[in-house]
Amino acid sequence: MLFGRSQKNPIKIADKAVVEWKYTTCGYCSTGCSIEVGLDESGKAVASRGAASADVNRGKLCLKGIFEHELFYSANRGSVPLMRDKFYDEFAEVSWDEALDKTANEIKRIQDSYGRDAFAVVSTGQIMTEEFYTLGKLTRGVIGTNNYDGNTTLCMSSAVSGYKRSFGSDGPPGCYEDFEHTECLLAIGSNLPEQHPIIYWRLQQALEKRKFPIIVVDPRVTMFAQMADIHLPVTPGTDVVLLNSLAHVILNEGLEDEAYIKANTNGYKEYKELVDQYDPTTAAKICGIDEDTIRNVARLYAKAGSAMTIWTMGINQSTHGSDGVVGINNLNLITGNIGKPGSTSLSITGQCNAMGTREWSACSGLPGYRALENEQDRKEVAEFWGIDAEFFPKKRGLFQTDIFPAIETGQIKGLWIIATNPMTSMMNTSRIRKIFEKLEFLVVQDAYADVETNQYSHVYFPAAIWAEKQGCFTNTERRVNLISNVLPPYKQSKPDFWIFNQMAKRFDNGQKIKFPEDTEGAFDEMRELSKGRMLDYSGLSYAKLEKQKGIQWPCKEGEETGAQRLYTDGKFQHKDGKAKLIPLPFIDNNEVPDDDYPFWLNSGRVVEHFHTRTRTGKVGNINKFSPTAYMEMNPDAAKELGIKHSSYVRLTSRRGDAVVMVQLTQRVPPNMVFLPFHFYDCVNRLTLGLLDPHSRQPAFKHCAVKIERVEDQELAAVRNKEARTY
Ligand SMILES: Nc1nc2c(c(=O)[nH]1)N[C@H]1C(S)=C(S)[C@@H](COP(=O)(O)OP(=O)(O)OC[C@H]3O[C@@H](n4cnc5c(=O)[nH]c(N)nc54)[C@H](O)[C@@H]3O)O[C@H]1N2
Ligand SMILES: Nc1nc2c(c(=O)[nH]1)N[C@H]1C(S)=C(S)[C@@H](COP(=O)(O)OP(=O)(O)OC[C@H]3O[C@@H](n4cnc5c(=O)[nH]c(N)nc54)[C@H](O)[C@@H]3O)O[C@H]1N2
Ligand code: SF4
Ligand SMILES: [Mo]
Repeated sequence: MLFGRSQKNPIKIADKAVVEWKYTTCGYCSTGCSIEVGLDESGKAVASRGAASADVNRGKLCLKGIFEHELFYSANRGSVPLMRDKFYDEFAEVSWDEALDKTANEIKRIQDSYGRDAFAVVSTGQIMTEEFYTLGKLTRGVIGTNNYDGNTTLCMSSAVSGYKRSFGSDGPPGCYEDFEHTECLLAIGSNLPEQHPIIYWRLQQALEKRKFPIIVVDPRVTMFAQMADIHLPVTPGTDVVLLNSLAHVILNEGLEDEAYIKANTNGYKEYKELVDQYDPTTAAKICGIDEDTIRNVARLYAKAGSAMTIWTMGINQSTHGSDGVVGINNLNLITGNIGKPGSTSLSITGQCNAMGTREWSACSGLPGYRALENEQDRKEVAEFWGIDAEFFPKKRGLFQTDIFPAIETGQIKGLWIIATNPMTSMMNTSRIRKIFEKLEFLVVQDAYADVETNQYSHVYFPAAIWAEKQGCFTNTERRVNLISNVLPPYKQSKPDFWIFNQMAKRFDNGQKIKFPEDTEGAFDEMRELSKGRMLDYSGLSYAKLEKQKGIQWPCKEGEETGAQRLYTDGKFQHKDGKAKLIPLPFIDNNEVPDDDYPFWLNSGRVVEHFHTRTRTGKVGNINKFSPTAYMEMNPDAAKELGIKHSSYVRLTSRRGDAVVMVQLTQRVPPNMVFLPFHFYDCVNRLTLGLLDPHSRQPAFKHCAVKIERVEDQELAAVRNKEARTY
């Protein structure tokens, strides 16, 4: 007789008839999962699976990766270049030559009439490293504008700034393998299970082998907070106070690593003086965490032996973003927790190639972590490219968040937007709308023609996407991985690399500088330019990257593979080789709730969507989880206002209003609402986005709103639907 399973129908997995699997890397988040895309006999992409032997994901993918092959066939891809005289005219389809000529002529016209910097370029963290390097060459070496930046200012610039201030250079020093060694994990303002599901899976794997304490700092009870041993629901925007107070306890109870501080850091005295002001009793009143918990966490962290901190947007997107990062670095320096297994200060990056732009795009300086302010760096790059070093500016120009106000005041007249959608992702979008209307010329280069920013363009360049191209991404742990062109570009769309090369040909300097025909040629230049530096690519090659399924930099010429950690010898990138302990006075400059606007407005992400939904909004199996704009609201607060679950409400801030559906949940405290920012004409109509003084990153997560019940629910439903693009 047959028992159990064998009697039942076996589970059937639909036969996708894959005849070939092609290697590539995921194009959504910075985890950097290796993917294989399955093609059927007709060459159609029909499946995605995690590459089993890849160290990052070990065969796993999150739901975005599993459906990524569907992107090749998603709706509203840009198929042909478009052009029009006024942004409110109809677009006409044109040839690539017409679109490129028009753009080159407009750039020259604007630069001739108003000066070189009157034309600005805003890019992304989502194209390939070779494309970033080529765009940097084009912008810095050919077009010659200093107003060149990327959406990483909305995302990573606080981490970059904080790393530079503490360690003398950008570059996250740790890796995922640190979870295997750490004795204590502090996670600040990061919702890892939803935003980096496979990094979280790596953490879970480590915890299955060996228990160590997890401390999560987040004003919401996120999935991560729910699994933590200790959850610190910090008052929004006050993490610096908490960090100062943790240091206060450590230094005043003699729990610091004195030998490490003496050997490897500067600035102890001034730092200690400042930290002395943040005793837990005083700090508790500001950061909302009681004094005993502060003491317990400080002792746990300092006595762990090896402890590590990870953080994401809860730290970076704040008026104290850069200080928050420095505060984390301070904590790890005084406890000697840098550069050792399980001991690190690891910024979890955001976009698939946010690291690649930091390394090679020359947005904030020159390629390979070089600075415009450094004469030697300017000379090296100018010689390598074969141009006069005097062509480079001597200090960096405006950040993205200052470029838009400079359009408002008329200093900037033309703009090229590449793979970012500020019409949805910038704060206070009604102001952004007004700013776009002022531009004499806007060119938008995006894989999707329906991207909202395209409403204001004069020229549209249809770009190829993800695995229609070849090149590299760098992930959170400095791992460079290969994307191979699984399929050719959609219709007439072109790789960003090709577009930059074609544009270069239309300028005088572009004739002088060499622009390699393929991305591997650009990669060779990067290897050459990085030789002997901290950011060393010279030991990498495409073949090696595919074979090892990603390699971490530095990887020096002749080395078989890369290094897992930076600063293992305690030598830092400041001139004297030491790290800096930096005092961080706290200034309370946020917009905070008051009688008129009594709720904190917090915003961020959910697992199923990516950013402005140009991609995930079009994948049915993903979009179905949250097809409409909504917010998390505490049931007690809702009861007081007579608001019901699943009803529509009107949110108003000092900037604007939005209508959203309510999801009642205890994840948020009674004085806060949380909105996923993925929806057009929604949360960023409300946000203020005060800027961090060092990084110019906006405080997307902190402003004040009021909430009103909407009487006419049917009308609200219509309005909510109208605000959706898909
Ligand atoms: N599914 C998915 N994954 C993604 C993305 C996506 O769009 N979708 N985007 C990628 C990108 S570009 C990025 S940058 C990352 C972002 O990844 P995360 O930063 O992890 O995600 P967020 O939801 O933006 O914010 C994280 C948390 O910060 C908390 N927070 C708000 N204010 C404060 C505060 O004052 N202090 C502290 N300590 N915490 C606070 C919020 O409550 C929220 O839970 O995700 C990447 N991964
Ligand atoms: N309120 C609020 N606002 C936020 C945030 C928040 O937490 N709250 N987070 C901020 C953060 S961290 C980030 S990173 C930004 C993200 O904001 P955006 O950068 O504006 O978001 P995306 O939707 O990822 O835009 C990327 C665009 O590139 C296109 N694209 C994809 N691949 C390619 C390609 O290969 N080539 C080209 N040319 N185009 C391509 C996509 O179609 C998409 O339109 O939003 C920021 N805004
Ligand atoms: S965790 Fe990130 S990199 Fe990995 S499959 Fe998901 S979205 Fe892609
Ligand atoms: Mo981001």
